[in-house]
Amino acid sequence: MPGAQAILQMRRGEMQQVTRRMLGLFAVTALTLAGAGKAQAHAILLDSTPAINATMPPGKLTLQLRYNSRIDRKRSRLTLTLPDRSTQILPIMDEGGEDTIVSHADLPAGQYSLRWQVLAVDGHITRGDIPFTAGEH
Ligand SMILES: [Cu+2]
Repeated sequence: MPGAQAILQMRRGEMQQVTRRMLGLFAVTALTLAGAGKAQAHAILLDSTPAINATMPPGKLTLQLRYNSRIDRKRSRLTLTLPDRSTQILPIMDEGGEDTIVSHADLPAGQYSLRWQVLAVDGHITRGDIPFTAGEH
């Protein structure tokens, strides 16, 4: 029955077209998702101790910065500006969650500023400053 064969061949052709379209749609969707994921992976500071412009008691202090993404600690840096304007690099400890960096400092009363620079999972570096005071309220 040549008629039935022709119909079968036409259907195969249609199915291949539909498959090709679906693969194309999958590719576009995958690219869109990858793009969105990259944008979200940018490290944005969500909260910190000390908070920006906070006053902390002088003495031993645990500094903690939490981001919206995983952080590469080895390629991130914390720099503290002391009341005399000199700077000191603070070691980033192996503590806290993957989205958090932690350091410890022993601070006399005065004005400080903590500069953070972090590398996020998408390979992008972001930075910011957290000015704060060690002293009595
Ligand atoms: Cu990024």
